[in-house]
Amino acid sequence: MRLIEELKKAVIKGHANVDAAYPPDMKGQPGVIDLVNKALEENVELKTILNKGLIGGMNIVGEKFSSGEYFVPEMMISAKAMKGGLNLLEPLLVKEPSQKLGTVIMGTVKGDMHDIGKNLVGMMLEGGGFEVIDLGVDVLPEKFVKVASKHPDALIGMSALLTTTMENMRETIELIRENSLDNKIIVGGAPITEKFANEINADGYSNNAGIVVDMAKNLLKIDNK
Ligand code: B12
Repeated sequence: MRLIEELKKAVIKGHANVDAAYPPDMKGQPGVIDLVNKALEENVELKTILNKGLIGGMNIVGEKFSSGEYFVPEMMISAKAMKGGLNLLEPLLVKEPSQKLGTVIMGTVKGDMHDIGKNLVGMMLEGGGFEVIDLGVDVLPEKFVKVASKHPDALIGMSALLTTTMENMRETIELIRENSLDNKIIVGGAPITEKFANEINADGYSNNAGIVVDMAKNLLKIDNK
C-alpha cells in the first residue's frame, strides 16, 4: 500500500511532520504524524500501520546503522519521529478496561536506553487490561527487586536491545530469585532468543508485542480470553 510505504520512508528519513525542516529534501512533504493520521482516517488496520509502517521503517534504520550508512544521530531522529506516530496510536491500543486483570512491572535493563519496544509492549498490555508499572530505561536489578517485592503477584517484563545489556537480564533474574521472589518473568528485545530466555530461566519470551497479552494471561493464570 502506497500510504504505508510513504510512512515507512518518513520513519527511515526521520521526517516527523509536514513542518519539520529535517531532512531538507522532505520539507513540506507529509511526515510520520501526518501519514499515521491519514492512515487512521482511511481505516488502515492498526497492526499494518504499526508493523509494516512504523516498525518496518525502524528495522531499515537498524540495517542502515549496521552498514555504516547511518550514525547515532540519524537513529535518534528516526526514533523521535516514530514515537510521534506511536503516540497517536496509543489511545487506540490502550483502552480503559472496567476491571484490571493484573499488574505488570516493565523496564529496560541496566545500561540500555532503548524504550520503543518496551513502551509498545506496555501499551499492548494496558490495552489488554493490565495495569503497567513502567520503571523506564537503564533499570538496575535492585530496582526490579524493590518494586517486585511490593507486588508479589505482578508479572515482570524486561527489555534489552543490546547484546551487551542482555546479560543484565540474567543478573536481574538471579537477584530476583536470590530475594526469594517468585514473580513470573518475561523477556524480549531484538537480540533475545527463546534459547537465551530459557538459559536465563525466564518464564516467557516473545519477539513481538502482539502475543504478549495472551502470554501474560497464561502466566498469571487469568481465565479471561
Ligand atoms: C532506535 C534505535 C536507537 C535509539 C533508541 C531510542 C529509544 N528511545 O528507544 C538510540 C539512537 C538512542 C539508540 C542508541 C544506541 N543503539 Co540503537 N537501535 C535503534 C534501532 C534502530 C531500533 C530499535 C527499535 O526501537 N525498534 C522498534 C521496536 C518496536 O522493536 P524492539 O525494540 O525490538 O521491540 C519489539 C520486540 O523486540 C519485542 N520486545 C521488546 N521488548 C520486549 C520486552 C518484552 C517483555 C517482550 C515480551 C517483548 C519485547 O516487542 C517489540 C514490539 O514488537 C535498533 C535496530 C533494530 N532493528 O532493533 C538499533 C540497535 C538496537 N542499536 C544498536 C546500537 C549499537 C546502539 C548504540 C550502542 C549506538 C552507539 N554507538 O551509541 C546506542 C546504545 C545506547 C544505550 N546505552 O542503550 C544496535 C545493537 C547492536 C548489538 N548487537 O548490540 C542496533 C541493533 C542497530 C544495529 N543494527 O547495529 N538506538
